[in-house]
Amino acid sequence: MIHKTFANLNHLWASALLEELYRWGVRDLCIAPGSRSAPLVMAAAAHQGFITHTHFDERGLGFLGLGIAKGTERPVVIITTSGSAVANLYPAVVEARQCAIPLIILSADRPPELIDCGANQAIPQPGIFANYPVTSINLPAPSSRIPLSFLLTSIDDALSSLISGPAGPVHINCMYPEPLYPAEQPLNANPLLEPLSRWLESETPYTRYHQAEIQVQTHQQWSQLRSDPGLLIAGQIDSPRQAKQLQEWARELGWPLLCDLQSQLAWEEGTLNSFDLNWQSPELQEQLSRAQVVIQFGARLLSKNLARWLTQRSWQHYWLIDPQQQRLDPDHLLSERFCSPVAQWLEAHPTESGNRAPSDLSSVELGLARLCREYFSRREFGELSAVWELSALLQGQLFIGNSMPVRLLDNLPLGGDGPARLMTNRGASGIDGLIATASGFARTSSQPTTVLIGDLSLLHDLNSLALTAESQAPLVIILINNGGGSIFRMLPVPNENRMRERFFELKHQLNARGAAQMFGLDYHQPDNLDDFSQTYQQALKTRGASLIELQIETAGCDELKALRQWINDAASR
Ligand SMILES: Cc1ncc(C[n+]2csc(CCOP(=O)(O)OP(=O)(O)O)c2C)c(N)n1
Repeated sequence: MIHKTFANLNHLWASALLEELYRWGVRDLCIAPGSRSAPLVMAAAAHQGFITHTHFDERGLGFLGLGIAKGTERPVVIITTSGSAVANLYPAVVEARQCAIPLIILSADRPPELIDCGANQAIPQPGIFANYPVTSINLPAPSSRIPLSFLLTSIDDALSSLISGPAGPVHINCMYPEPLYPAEQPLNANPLLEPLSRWLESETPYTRYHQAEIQVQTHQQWSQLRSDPGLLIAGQIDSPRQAKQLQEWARELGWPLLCDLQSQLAWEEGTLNSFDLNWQSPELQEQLSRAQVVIQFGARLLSKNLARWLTQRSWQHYWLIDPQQQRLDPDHLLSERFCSPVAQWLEAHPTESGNRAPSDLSSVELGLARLCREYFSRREFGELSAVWELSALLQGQLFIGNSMPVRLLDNLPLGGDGPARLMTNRGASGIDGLIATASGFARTSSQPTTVLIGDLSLLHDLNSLALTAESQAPLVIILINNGGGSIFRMLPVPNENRMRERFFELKHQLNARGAAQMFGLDYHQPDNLDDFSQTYQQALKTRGASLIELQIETAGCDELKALRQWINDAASR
């Protein structure tokens, strides 16, 4: 796909670099404007194989790329100019590292003679992301003395970490001296390309790296352990297909399966996801108390009750299966750790089907769902009731913001079809970049995408609303505006002299109507559940982006407390 005429050496190097990334499977390029990066941008525009995305703000651009990478499960390239533009990618690089997403940063830079001497828009860029990238390289300024094969093998070596080591961001700093734009006389690149004939005629990377086969060994105690009483926990699992395989396997094994909201199984019939709200249920406690062994698939559990209970017990075995090559054991419980995809692990650990009656926690979930239906039939308009209403209507993809939205959904018994795929940014659990990530995620599917987000989180990423304007499929942002960060009401923050409100919640009177208008989103502000339900269902059928703002006086955590109390009281009624 590499073309044959180049304005100058910078353009030849930029084209070869992008072509090599294409051969590594990159299809999406996220580009912010700037001059130093012109060779990369012009090479990107000339290449026929890429989907290009643009944004004026590098902070949002990084998260946009993150969302695309999560949705496509492919590496995504971010191209920026030099200077603070690069630093603006930091939060996305952090999140990409924490959740092992291959985000490839191409930061254009000035050549060495312009660094550290007061040149404009020049900052020290190599190593700017500290230890967050899994690999960082600083390419030399293009030179005809350096063979292009050096450039290609440098890229191959940098990207090889994505197949052999922990996945995560890769930083490639690209120095370009002037001229950055085409001059009258194009470069005669033939002598420089001649040694690359094998590469030019092929469609594969210059050096192909081969991954050693991942082989999960069957644990030597498995055949004995599987007949012990155990407990299964589904944590964060990104692949709906693998999650389904786990559900089937669990049913055969006969152990109870607790599903975190991020497991892709929370809406599945027969699973238990509302264990937090159900914690006091004697039936649940009875089943849990029998377990001597825990096997957890996917880390980063949301429920604090579950985490607390798990640390209080002493386990014969506690196994974690998670493909991320990271330490994922915040409570220091693990006796065995398997770095493997769920599906491969399941294959190596067959169940002995038919040896026991499957554990059925669905009655616990159904009982709670019945109580919740009764509770919410009052149709009082609030944060929790809106989330309950939404949970039954969801279609397509769901992106859930941090703070209370993810916790409210995690607590409720979930019914309806549920989302085809659910995504969060729980690597660093930031309230930053959520609109941008969701916009990227939305671009990877023709299905509608719903985004559930709090008001401070929206304000943090307000200008990423510009990214939603390009949405072809319906993109529905549901904004829970409770006038500040209500999660702090859940924490023991003192409120003398309105301390909590002033310094934690950051109480405000803002609403998003003007922002929606500025960025061209359909805007709705329903003030009752029926209206919300109708508006949401209509938005799901409307091409492009809508913003549904729920202006709510109460706080979700207080509503959750009230529901918990009501459920506990119901047990004694
Ligand atoms: C980038 C970043 N800054 C600060 C925090 C700390 N923090 C966690 S939740 C939260 C408040 C979020 O408020 P909002 O989005 O309105 O959601 P709500 O709490 O009302 O559900 C803050 C500031 C964070 N997680 N990430």
